[in-house]
Amino acid sequence: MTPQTHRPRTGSETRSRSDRTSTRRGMLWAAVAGLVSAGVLLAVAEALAVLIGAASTPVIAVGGFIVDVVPRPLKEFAISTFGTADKPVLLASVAVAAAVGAALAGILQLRRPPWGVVLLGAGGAAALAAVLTRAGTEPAAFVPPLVATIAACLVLWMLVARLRRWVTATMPEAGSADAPAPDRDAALDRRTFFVMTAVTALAAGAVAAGARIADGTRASIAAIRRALSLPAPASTVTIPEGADLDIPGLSPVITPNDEFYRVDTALTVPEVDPADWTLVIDGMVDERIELTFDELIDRGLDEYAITLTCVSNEVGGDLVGNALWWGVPVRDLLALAGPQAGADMVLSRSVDGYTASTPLEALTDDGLDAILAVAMNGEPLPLEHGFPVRMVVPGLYGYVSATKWLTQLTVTTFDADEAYWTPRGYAARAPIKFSSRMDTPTPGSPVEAGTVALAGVAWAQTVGIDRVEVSIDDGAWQTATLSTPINVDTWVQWMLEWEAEPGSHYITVRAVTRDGEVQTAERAPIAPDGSTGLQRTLITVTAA
Ligand SMILES: Nc1nc2c(c(=O)[nH]1)N[C@H]1C(S)=C(S)[C@@H](COP(=O)(O)O)O[C@H]1N2
Ligand SMILES: [Mo]
Repeated sequence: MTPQTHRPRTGSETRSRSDRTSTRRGMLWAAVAGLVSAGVLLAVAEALAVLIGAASTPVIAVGGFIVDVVPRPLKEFAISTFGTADKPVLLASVAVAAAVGAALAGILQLRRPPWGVVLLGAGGAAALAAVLTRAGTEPAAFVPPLVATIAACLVLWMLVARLRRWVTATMPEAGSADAPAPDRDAALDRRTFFVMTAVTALAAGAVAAGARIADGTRASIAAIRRALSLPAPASTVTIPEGADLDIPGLSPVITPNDEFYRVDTALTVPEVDPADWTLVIDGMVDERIELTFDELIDRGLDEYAITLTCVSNEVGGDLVGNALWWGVPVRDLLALAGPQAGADMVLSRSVDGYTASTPLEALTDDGLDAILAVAMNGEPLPLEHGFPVRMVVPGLYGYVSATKWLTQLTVTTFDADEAYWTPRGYAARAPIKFSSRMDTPTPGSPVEAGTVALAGVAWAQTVGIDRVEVSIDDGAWQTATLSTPINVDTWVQWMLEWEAEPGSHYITVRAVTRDGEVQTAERAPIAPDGSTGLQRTLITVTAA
């Protein structure tokens, strides 16, 4: 035993306990100083970004960077766990990580100066790197995060210097070796620290709020979209009698815009003003072409019905939707540029840097309605569905064809270029695998015994559905009633009346195409080029 343990309780021990409280309080306020400094960083970056009209604020840029680098399994986990909330969850995680880092920087600056300032600076540098690696960054994009980081480091350094004076005034050991004598006026130092911290926090809040307001008063793209009136299409799609079976719980044959699935890598919806929009067609072409939005729609719009499908759609999933699109055939636009011999791919590019690889022949084929769409179900494309212009190609999964916020078509080869998802575990070429789904009833809602309408949708874009078959409890395949198809590029609805008896029943559904192909029971995962298998639904039937 050391002598110290037997030392009687003294005033010095009492003080050391209050020192510990004071150390803890010092650390707490250091963490607050760190958070306030990070707030300064965000506020200044946001304000400067608005001033120079840059798109990327640090949190969005870091989030976008993470979206691009996270490995596919993690992304699939995020999408399957959080669904469409995956983006808010990601942004919230970035914010929480940044807050923890900022608090640590504050504490570090108090205990081990200048490492807190170094940590904050490193965080700012990471945000700067993320901003600079975003596609479509303006040349001046480095200014906001750089200036903001310097400002934040200065603030942290100043705040913690004051805090240290207060803490060392009450507890010399906590400070650095050259701490002032403990007889300093602790109350005054405390007040200085609080006033500086509060003023800085308020100023950062005011700057951030001002930036928001300034940003909001700029003509919003949503308002521009609302004010946009498109010329009526020269031809419209005739929806045949019987195209919609109109059964409760069954997906309508035309998916309303606000129910249409959304899949993209964009953390904030790109804002593209049609007045500034241009389409460049370049690469292996005789002549580079540049088109404005007016020039595009002046070519004349036609209406097309095309069912879009995502490669990430599991069998039975809902990442598929059918809409009426107004657009211009891609083949006519490519013809203006004149694709050269040897080219076999068109790399379409979004304003946010996203790219898709589409076989050239899918875009030049006279029998295939590959279009640049400007309207969806009779109104300008919703912002999240690619306003003002997107591509839509029947029969190809969205990731290899349906580029939203389109701005460039580069005629090239599969050998020379690859698209966004290609190095991330997905095939460069990906025709849609035909499939079928039951919409009603669902496993979650038991049905009463008696006549029950089983109903769903089936799609085989470019080929068409011949029939849909249903098997109950693994019994014989029964042919369902089909809705009248709009065309071969759209899904059809199916319906089968079933005399349901109480108990649990398995319902399996499969489609047969007009080519006579039967939907396979063999399961394939969504990567690398789309799922296969049959949807088998367990339905509970209660006694009537
Ligand atoms: N710019 C851009 N376009 C994109 C994507 C994207 O991430 N960015 N995702 C594609 C994918 S994977 C699909 S399935 C479709 C989905 O279109 P939607 O969101 O309008 O349903 O858009 C395609 N176009
Ligand atoms: Mo997709």
